[in-house]
Amino acid sequence: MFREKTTSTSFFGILLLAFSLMPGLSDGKAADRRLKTSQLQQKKNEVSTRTVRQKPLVRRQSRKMIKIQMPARIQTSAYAPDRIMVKFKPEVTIQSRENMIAAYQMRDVQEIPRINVFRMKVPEGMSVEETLALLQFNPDVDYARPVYKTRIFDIPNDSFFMLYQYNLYNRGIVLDITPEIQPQTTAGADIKATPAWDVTTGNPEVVIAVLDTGADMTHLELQNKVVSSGRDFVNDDSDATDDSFHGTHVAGVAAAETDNAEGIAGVAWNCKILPVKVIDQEGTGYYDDMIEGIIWAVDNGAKVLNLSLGGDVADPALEAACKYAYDNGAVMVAAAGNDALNAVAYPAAYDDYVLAVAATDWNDEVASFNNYGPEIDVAAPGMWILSAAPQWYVGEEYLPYLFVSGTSTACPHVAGFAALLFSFKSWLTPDQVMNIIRYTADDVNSSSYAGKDDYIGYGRINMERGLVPYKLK
Ligand SMILES: [Ca+2]
Ligand SMILES: [Ca+2]
Ligand SMILES: [Ca+2]
Repeated sequence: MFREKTTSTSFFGILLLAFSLMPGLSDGKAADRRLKTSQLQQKKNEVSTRTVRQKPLVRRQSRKMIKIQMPARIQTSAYAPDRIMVKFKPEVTIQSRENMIAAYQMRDVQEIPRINVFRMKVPEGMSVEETLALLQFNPDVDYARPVYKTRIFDIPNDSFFMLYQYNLYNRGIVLDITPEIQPQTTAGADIKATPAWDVTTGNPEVVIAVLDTGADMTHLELQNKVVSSGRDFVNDDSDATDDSFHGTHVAGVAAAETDNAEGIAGVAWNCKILPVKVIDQEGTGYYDDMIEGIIWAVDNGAKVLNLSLGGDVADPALEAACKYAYDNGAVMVAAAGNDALNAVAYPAAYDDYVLAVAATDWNDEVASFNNYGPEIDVAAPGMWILSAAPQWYVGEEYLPYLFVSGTSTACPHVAGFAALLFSFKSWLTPDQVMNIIRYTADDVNSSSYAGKDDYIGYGRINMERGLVPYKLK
């Protein structure tokens, strides 16, 4: 819900940094839930922007049906360094089998019951590869294999995950957003969420404050995720219920209820959300509420602060609040802004204390609406991101989800990543978390802007590289 700039207030207005399209469900069949947008235009008009009209944000593709496929099992090439599995041919006697094992000086030989397979340690001083190379010429051996690693393969079972969440795991599919919007995605243009989830799906003690329009705390994606009813600085009370959709959507990207067979997956499955309302129903807010919200969130235990919002003006009190968060161990993540200007919004522009996030798409291409400048740290997917929305907002005939584009939707991917890093290593400092996020990013525009640049900073975040200690190839 990006807005035109406010021009006549004595305070500096804060802008929300997303705009939305309206999806809905085609019919009541749970097995074939398709988001479509027959009432698209009406809602689009409510939230449409100059940026959208001037710059078409999606490439049109011919319409194709999406079929939900189970992911192919990823072949892992990593295997145990010291042992193998061997199957002998059925005619081989026990005596000749044991003679052979002794001749090769195999160690710790054990039979795996029922299938006539033996596992054994390779001879002292020999590698698995060398041993297998010898065995392949032995006529008594049916097969000899390395002992491959297995790992949990965290593909969440949320119904929209494989269908729409290219941002988390992009197999290269056609995104069926509307009949007119059917982008073909590029496999791998994602934040590498699935291998990162093998390392951690988040610690419930790590709290992400979402400074926004509030959150729909009754939404099934959020009802078990909010630590409290938060704080509403707009209305000065203790109920940060969303009276728009924006904060709900952002919170869902960062930490929706995941692997619950419903809706979407979040980046940080098990981390919690603290809603802080600093933006009103119309999408406007003021620096004083934002500043108070930052400090309140830190004082109430948030380790990560997501600000999918910002203003045009530097402000020393805002900078002081950001420094307060940083000095107290919290990572701030903020959206760059959607004006396509050479001017990163505040607080994103505070280099020392805040990660500034730009948006990319399903092909790892840079979104045309991004603000840019040297303060940009990283990018994350921010085009047609599917996340939660209040049921009342979308209407009863639709599912409570929306596709939204903007740096607002890119930002909470990075907040979720920061929360996973704190979950994995609670002792990290904000500086360390920020640097891990920066230095593990993929430089996806290296053909035109090698290295750090003003458009995507260090690159599109790569959670696998940030969280998986090392990988055997
Ligand atoms: Ca879910
Ligand atoms: Ca920066
Ligand atoms: Ca670059």
